[in-house]
Amino acid sequence: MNRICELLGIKYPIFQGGMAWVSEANLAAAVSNAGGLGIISAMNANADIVRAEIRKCKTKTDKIFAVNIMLASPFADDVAQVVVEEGVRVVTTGAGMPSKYMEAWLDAGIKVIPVVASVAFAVRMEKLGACAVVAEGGESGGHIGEMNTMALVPQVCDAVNVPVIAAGGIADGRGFAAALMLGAEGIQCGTRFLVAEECVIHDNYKNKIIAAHDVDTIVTGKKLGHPVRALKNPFTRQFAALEKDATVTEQQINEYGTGALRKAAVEGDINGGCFMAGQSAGLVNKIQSAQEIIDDLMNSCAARIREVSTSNII
Ligand code: TUI
Repeated sequence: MNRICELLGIKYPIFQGGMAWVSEANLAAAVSNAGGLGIISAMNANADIVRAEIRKCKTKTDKIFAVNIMLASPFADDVAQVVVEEGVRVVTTGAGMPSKYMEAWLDAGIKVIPVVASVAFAVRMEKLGACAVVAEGGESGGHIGEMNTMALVPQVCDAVNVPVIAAGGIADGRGFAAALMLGAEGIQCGTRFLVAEECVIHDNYKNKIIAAHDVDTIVTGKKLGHPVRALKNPFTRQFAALEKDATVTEQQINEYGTGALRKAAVEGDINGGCFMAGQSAGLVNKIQSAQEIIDDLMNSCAARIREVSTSNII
């Protein structure tokens, strides 16, 4: 039990990251049923789709779950309203500033937990009423900031009074224990939950995560102002080549990338898909249920802490 567990009424301080085309009702409900916080991704979906997903999740769990709102979505305004109407209890945000929605969410009694990639952003979010923040380092998959987890998390912990959840590069009990040492009170994992049995993505995606080694991810999109980490494959290699080519416009690069995550998650398109994943993919080597993943994270974290505290290092 700690501040995160008390705040949300969850058993374990483990969040499943909101991942577009990945984190739908099935996975979120399984994680919440296993004692963590399941999160539905609103991604670029419209209000009707997100509403249906929330209602589906409620049929699969009576536990608390969250909705992640990707602020760069063209439907962010509509989805921000849907979470209020549907009585969602926790909202996490990504890829931008949720400032303009904060008042309405807080008035509705929603707990708001923004994902932040810098200290300044964390401080601003606390002032606006965030009840916690996820400090996400650049080891993460998907859209990332400049900082890495090891340096970001303690600096965010020093700067805010609300509890901090660490994200980025954490996929096992050692990473969990390290996050606690850095001052975090919980963790958010994305990549590890990609291979959960309850995760509905194409088997090709899961197999690529399981096969991945430490150096198998690449960051593309820096030129466009939104760096994204994904597994190296023909798609990301071509994307990187287009970014280097001075004759290719940003619009052309954007067009090349459109729909690539869907191709990966839904079609399992090995060559044309964008398989977003974090650097921890090299740590993820088997398919397990959400319950097994959460139990393993908790047990191996406790074992690691015991090992270190009874060793003669300190
Ligand atoms: O949002 C994420 N991860 C994501 S979103 C996504 S979909 C997407 N794809 C391409 C471009 C944009 C979105 C795939 N993965 N994680 C949380 C996160 N938020 N990471 C970094 C940030 C972030 C970055 C800049 C938050 C705020 C920010 O700017 C604040 C400002 O100053 O405006």
